[in-house]
Amino acid sequence: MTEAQITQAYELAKERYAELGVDADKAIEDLGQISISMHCWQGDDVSGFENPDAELVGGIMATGNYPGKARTPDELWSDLDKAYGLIPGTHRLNLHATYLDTDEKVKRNEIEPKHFKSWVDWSKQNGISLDFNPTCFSHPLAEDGFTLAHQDAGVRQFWIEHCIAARKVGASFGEAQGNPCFTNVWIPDGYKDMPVDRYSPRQRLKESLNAVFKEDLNPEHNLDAIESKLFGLGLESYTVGSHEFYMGYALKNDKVLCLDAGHFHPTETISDKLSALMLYIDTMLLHVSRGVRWDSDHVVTFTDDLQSIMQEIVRGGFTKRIRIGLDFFDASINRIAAWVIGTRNTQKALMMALLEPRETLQALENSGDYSSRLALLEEQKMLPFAAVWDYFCLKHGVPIGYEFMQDIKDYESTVLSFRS
Ligand code: RNT
Ligand code: ZN
Repeated sequence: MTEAQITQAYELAKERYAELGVDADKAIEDLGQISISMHCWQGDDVSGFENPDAELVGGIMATGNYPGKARTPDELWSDLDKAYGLIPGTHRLNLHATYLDTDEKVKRNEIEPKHFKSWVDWSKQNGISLDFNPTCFSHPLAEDGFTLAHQDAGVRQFWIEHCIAARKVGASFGEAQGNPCFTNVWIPDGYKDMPVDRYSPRQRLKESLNAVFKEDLNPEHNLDAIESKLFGLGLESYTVGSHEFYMGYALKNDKVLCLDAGHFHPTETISDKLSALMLYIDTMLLHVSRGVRWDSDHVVTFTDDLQSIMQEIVRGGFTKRIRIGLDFFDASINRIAAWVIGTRNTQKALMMALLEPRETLQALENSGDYSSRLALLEEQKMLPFAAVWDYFCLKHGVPIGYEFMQDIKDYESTVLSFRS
């Protein structure tokens, strides 16, 4: 497709949308304002640089051995650069504590902003703001499946200190970039088999979190998020930090609640939760992901589920109060392709939601004309939204459609294939 053809197709699409009262130019402008927090860990199967050979432990797993994973900060930066170059718009990077860049051996509970200096430099150079996560897994003190809820006060203290240190790193990012870093606590804690005491570990987790969040940090620099889960691998029967646990904690303590789309029962979706939670919670973080059977972290595809999440964000007017993060890790395909496919899909779903004839649909609903509501909802699936998406990509100077795979293949043969 030539530029002229893409533009022509867009002009026709725009007219089609205008007939329904939808302003396609506005949708393009609005989508350009939404930054997705892309996760660093798709680039290296959640290995990090603290001890890249360490096993991934904590109820999560990256499967596959596609060649070319990033082994150093330089390689990860190069890969990220490639990925961001194929994704329209300006986005964020979500970093984990184990991605520190230093020659020293640093204990997790002693991480400091200086260990992430090169990331801040990278962030400034590229105009990409950072979010952050303490890493409460893949560590000898997390091997028995417990961290902040551990029975041993000493182990709990270690993880409390790590989370406190991580908040300070997050705040240093926020200060440097001039917008808040979301620092998200996720812990694996749980049991493989049925516990007798479900209460005490949750009491301990609550107390540990109180200790972690004791010091107030400037919310313009750091916002604390907490992420629930249903179960982990080898931790199937009980997760201390369940949805109810963190929902209660976030409501009571004014924290950002993080919902990971893969952390609920297979037929349970997070889209319906947003409009309920946003009545009581100021800000949310999402880990957009795709659950498949036991795995909660498949690459995000253009599913009904994804579309519903983005519709709810747009319909509710939540684009400023919900930070959209991604969380998937597939080691069986080109990792840059995984990033680009998942992030572009998330944006496509947002674009589709932004092009919805919202007012007309709302009016039909309010008048009780549910037949017309259903008819229009279904017909709009066939509207030329792809033409608007292509034009958006053109405007942002990134490849149109499947063309991005050619760039990725070139990068694979010139760069990735030399990593062994
Ligand atoms: C694990 C959680 C968590 C992690 C990342 C690496 O199930 O989803 O968000 O995926 O912290
Ligand atoms: Zn997650």
